[in-house]
Amino acid sequence: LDIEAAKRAAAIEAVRNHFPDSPRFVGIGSGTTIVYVVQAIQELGRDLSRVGFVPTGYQSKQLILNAGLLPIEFDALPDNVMIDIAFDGADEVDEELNCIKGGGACLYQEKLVAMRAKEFVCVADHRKLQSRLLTKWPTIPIEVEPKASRQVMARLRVLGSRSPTGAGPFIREGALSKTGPVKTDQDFFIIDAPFPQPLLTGQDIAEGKVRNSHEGIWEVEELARTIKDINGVLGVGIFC
Ligand code: DER
Repeated sequence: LDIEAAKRAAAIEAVRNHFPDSPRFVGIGSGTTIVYVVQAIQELGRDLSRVGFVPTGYQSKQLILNAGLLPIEFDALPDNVMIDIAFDGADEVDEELNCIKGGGACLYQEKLVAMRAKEFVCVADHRKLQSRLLTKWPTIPIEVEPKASRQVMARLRVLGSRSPTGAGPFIREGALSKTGPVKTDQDFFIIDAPFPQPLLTGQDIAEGKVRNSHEGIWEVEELARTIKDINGVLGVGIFC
């Protein structure tokens, strides 16, 4: 299968197997795979006029609108009502279904929606599944307050974020049309932080593998919590 066909096959499988019979709210992630998820939802041929689709950023909202579906902003959800299901992509997934997300710089709203969903469906083609995180995807995307970005990078270096080339965490620069730092939908910066491979899983720790935070050898959940606690960090692209 070529990559686009693989993404579409994953999306069709995810929607056919998981789209609920009568959801009230459905979360829609960001990236390129999610485009096929929205297509597959349309192809269900159901009356979806009473379903609210919760976007995870501008691209996601445009996808929903262009598909003729009803968007509902996260802050318009009724209090204490969960999203029935959220579909989203990932940059890398390990065998415990921990994910690296944020390749598309949408991790903050994606996590808001994912954490409010009764069910989170990660839609990823064969390239994304690795035994451990940071196997093929090299960095952890982190959303930071621009004024705090340098202090966050300094702290990340202390936590072991330095690749063999000596290059440590860096502010993601504009690709193609934009020079200077990439700004997120929240007008924040994205820092991409390399850490030594691999990130250990909970199973690794249970089997006695040793983390060594000074050397940057972390267990995935502990690293996510530690980065999130850094002053100035808004979101971390590790979903556990
Ligand atoms: O930025 C994100 O978190 C996206 O969901 C990304 O991880 C997946 O993008 P892709 O479907 O284009 O690979």
